[in-house]
Amino acid sequence: MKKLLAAFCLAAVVGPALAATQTVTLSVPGMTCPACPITVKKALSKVEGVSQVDVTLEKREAVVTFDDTKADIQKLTKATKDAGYPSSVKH
Ligand SMILES: [Cu+2]
Repeated sequence: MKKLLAAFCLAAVVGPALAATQTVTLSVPGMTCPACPITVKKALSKVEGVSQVDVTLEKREAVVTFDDTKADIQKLTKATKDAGYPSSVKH
């Protein structure tokens, strides 16, 4: 049982590295009230390959972690735009 758990943990560590996980910060200037981040988060979470979304209303930004074999920045910005919040990559 312990051996199985160790193998699982190892897979969890190695897995994301092989899947080319990327994190990008999107600027979402259209967010104005506490309900906005919920909509933006929902839209981004629906994009295939997205594993984590952290939206901050104060900073007007969304930090998105995604598998770049399934998703790309264009898909992410399109998702927020379709939800009513155009976004761009923050440099
Ligand atoms: Cu709002």
